[in-house]
This record gives sequence, structure tokens and C-alpha cells, in this order.
Amino acid sequence: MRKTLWTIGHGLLLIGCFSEREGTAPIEGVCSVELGEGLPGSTVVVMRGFTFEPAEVRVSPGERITWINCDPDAHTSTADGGQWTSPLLASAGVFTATFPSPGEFPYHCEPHPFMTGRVIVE
Ligand SMILES: [Cu+2]
Repeated sequence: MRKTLWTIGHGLLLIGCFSEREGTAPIEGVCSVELGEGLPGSTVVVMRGFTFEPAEVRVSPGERITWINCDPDAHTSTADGGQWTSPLLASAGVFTATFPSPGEFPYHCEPHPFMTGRVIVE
């Protein structure tokens, strides 16, 4: 899977997920969200199909990660160790967290504990 981000007009971000198996790259899913305060410059993780995409992200200390819910179901981004938690994000909900210190931070979705991801700050 390859994820492509477009910034469109006044603060709209479209996220499309494409299959690389076919040259025509059919669009499998697209969602649009308002660009919030924290989003520009963030690393983006998409909640889609009851997974975090990408499941593992690496950022430098002080950088931001923004989760965007592209599913019709509500999700959270909740650190296993309690370092952060988002509110329950409805479809197209957005949550940004800043990661000041190095470390490895596994996280999950509260309503769907099988949804897991990992943030590596180095
Ligand atoms: Cu979930």
C-alpha cells in the first residue's frame, strides 16, 4: 500500500490509499479532514480498516504525530503506558500529539484493543 497526501484549497487534506498491484492505481478509499492547528508538519497516521497505517512510525524528539480516522467507526490513539490518549475520534476526527523525549511507545485503540501501533522517538 502506498499512501498519498494532497493538500487542497483552504485547509482540506485528502488521504487516498492506493493499491500498487495494478498500474492504474485504483482508489480504495479517500477521506477528507479539516487541517487543524497541529497537522501541518506532523507525521500522519491513518486509522483505516481497523488498523493504524503505518503501524510503526519514527519521529525525532519534539516532532508531532497526527492521527486521522478514515473509518466510519470511532477510534482512539491510546499509549499502552499512559503517555497520551486521544478522545474517541469519530469518522474524520483528528488528534495530534507531540513527542518530546526518545523512547518506544506502543499504543492501541481503546474500543478495539486488537488495533495496535508503535511510535519510536529517536
Ligand atoms: Cu478502534
